[in-house]
Amino acid sequence: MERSTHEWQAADAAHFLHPFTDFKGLARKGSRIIERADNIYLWDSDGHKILDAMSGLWCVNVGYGQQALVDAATAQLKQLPFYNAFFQTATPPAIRLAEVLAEVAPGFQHVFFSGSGSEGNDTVVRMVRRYWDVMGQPGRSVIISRHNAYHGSTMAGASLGGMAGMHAQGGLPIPGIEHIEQPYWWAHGRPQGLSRDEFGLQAARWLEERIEAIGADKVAAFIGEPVQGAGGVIIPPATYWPEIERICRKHGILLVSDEVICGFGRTGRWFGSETLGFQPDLMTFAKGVTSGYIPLGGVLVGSRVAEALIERGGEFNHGYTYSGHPVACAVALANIALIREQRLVEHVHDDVGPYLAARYRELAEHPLVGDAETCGLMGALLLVKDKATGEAFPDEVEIGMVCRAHCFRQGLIMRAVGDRMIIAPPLVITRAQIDEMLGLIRSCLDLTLADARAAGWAR
Ligand code: PXG
Repeated sequence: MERSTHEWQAADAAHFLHPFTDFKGLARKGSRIIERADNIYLWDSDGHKILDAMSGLWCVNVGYGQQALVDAATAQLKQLPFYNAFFQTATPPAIRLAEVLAEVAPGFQHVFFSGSGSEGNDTVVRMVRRYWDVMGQPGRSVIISRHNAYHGSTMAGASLGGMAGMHAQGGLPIPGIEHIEQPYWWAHGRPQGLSRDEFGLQAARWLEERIEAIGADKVAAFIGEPVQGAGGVIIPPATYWPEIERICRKHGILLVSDEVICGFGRTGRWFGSETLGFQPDLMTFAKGVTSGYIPLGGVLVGSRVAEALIERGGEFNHGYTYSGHPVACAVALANIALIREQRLVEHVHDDVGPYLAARYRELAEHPLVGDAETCGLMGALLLVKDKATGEAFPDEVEIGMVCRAHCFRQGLIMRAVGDRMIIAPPLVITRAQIDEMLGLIRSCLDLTLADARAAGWAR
């Protein structure tokens, strides 16, 4: 052991400002130091083994310890660690990856690379506005997104996102971004007299109402995550996305799918838009493209936009030093090859996805669980105070945080988003490991319920 946990924590608190963190609060408490990983498990600096039901940060799709990715990075680092794609040059890994992405992404022939999902969404903003300039309709500049969306943390990414806490810091959103309500049944009080499918249609029509209020001739694009991830694994009714697509087509508006979480097998198809039933014009990706082994992101560009930019656009004044980074692209190629060889998309679609769904239905019986839903290998549990009425816990109880603390102590990483406990385990997970994960989740729910009863929050 290089240093003790305490020594790591002291150095961390002295120098490292963590993302989305109350710096002072964390310094007082001390970080958890993660030292190594294999398959779906992590080990911390005290030697505790932890089941990582979040795939790192929704990204380690092929699981930890895949030697093929390590070998690909090593070989490319030796061969050519960096070269850019700016001045009429390209590298073999970037070209090959562009080719392979066109094979796995249905209807897409072109890609623009970035270093992350946030940068990918910055590219989306630049690209859709440029598209409408080229089309002679520069007035079409407004991009519509949704409340409780997450599209990253750069100025454009955080503006597209619908997180109020993020907008409150730094003068966001930037001009020309609007938000409609999310298609979340529980947030709308489980509207009585509407089936979920009817609610899905109603939620999609909020887009049409906004387009009409703004004027379609001012709207460039609509962007959404097929399933909202960071917002709490909000799975829209099956009617939602086809209706969104119909509305976008009717008004000539570009449709952008943010596939940063849903891409690369997470929902049981290569891309979430395939599972949710729509054909986007652009798709943002990151995370799963390299399984998080190295940073890479980008935007897949469909023919409508690509043809306009290629044939009529002239120079597109946008790009990043690491657009098409050869080492990142080499790792992505190895990652995609592994997903194909191990048939991981089919594994999620035909085997572990349906198995997780069935096991989640059993969890719905638990007294704390008001709703349990999954899509592929994304899952959410809504914790409620009263199962019969669906009454929520008061905000100040922070029931999700209570449950998450139990998960940490039991050796399970699960995220809490408000009262929703969410998972997105690596795609390589087996049925036996799902049973292990579900056993841990169940005991954490029991411990949370015991706390809630002891404190008088629940019966
Ligand atoms: N779009 C989506 C849909 C995302 O989930 C981004 C864009 C931004 O990607 P980068 O690579 O710039 O981080 C994301 C990122 C969480 C959490 O707590 C989720 C993300 C990032 C950090 C935390 O759930 N998603």
